[in-house]
Amino acid sequence: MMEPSKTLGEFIIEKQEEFKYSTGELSRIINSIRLAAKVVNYKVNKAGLVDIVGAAGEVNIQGEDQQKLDVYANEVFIQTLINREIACGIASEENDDFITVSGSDNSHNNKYVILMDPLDGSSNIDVNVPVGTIFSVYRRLTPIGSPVTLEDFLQPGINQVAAGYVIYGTSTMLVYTTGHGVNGFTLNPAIGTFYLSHPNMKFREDGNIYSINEGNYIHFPQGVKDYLKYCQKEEGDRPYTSRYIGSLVSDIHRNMIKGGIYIYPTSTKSPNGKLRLLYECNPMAFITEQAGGKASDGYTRILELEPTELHERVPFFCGSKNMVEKAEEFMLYANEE
Ligand code: AHM
Ligand code: MG
Repeated sequence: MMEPSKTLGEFIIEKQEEFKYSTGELSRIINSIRLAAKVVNYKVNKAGLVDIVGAAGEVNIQGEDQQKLDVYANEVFIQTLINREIACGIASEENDDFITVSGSDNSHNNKYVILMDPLDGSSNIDVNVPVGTIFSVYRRLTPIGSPVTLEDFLQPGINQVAAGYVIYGTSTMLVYTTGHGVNGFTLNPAIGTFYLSHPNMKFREDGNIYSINEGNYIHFPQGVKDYLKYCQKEEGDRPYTSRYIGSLVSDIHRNMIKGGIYIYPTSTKSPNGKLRLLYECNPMAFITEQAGGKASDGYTRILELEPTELHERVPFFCGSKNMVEKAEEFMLYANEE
């Protein structure tokens, strides 16, 4: 008979015991995210049944229509974290500014800030394609006891203490790292429990999938165009397979399991790329590196970029190490020509 798998709750407790002097704050954050993910999952799964799909009529700071479920997921995650008084600040892709969290006694004694994209890829909800939540946790830089400031959020990704995503797909999974490898947990919806299903997830060094919105080809930098031609060339293990869902979490999740590269480059249409450094690229880069992969902006390691504003966008090359390195070679070469 198969061993019953460990639950996420058991896993969190076990990991906390490995950190002798841990106060349990980080464990409580992961626990709250687990809870909020289940609530959002319930709603996302019902999206096709109830009249909740469609734009809420508000536009977020990037000028995009917010779907109703974005608003809902944003509220659920933020309220869960605020109610449990476990973070000192939260920044969300859906909010213009960061939120300062204080305790019920008006104190500011927690040490972690959380950055998140509560429902990424939400334009896919109407067509029943997987969407995801992405989160990232940092230790605050300002002294404990004082309210958080922008500086606490504008940290390079290398400072992350935890990052993860939830994928609301054919099954719902929570995948996260605290800097000691990546583990994936699948939700058993019948009993509402996440079970360890993907221990120690790893990117293959070489993959054969490339994921990019090729419809924008004409607007891509020369290095990306050249790399795409390389992917499509009949030689060795090429041509590679092209797979693009248009939902970052799903595209990265698939590539982590099967081996591949995800690219959202700059283009003449979006000169800084589309994805946000703090809410999307940093957490995905941390997970990817912890899984043995690589993430860069085409030239520089994502985790070493110094953020200058909350909603900053950067180009993103992420996935199997050798594939990302090859793409970087093309970027460099095209610039030298
Ligand atoms: P969002 O944060 O507004 O949902 O946008 C991010 C999404 C990613 O999930 C996805 O990889 C990308 O946008 C797709 O963009 P495009 O439609 O330009 O290919
Ligand atoms: Mg997003």
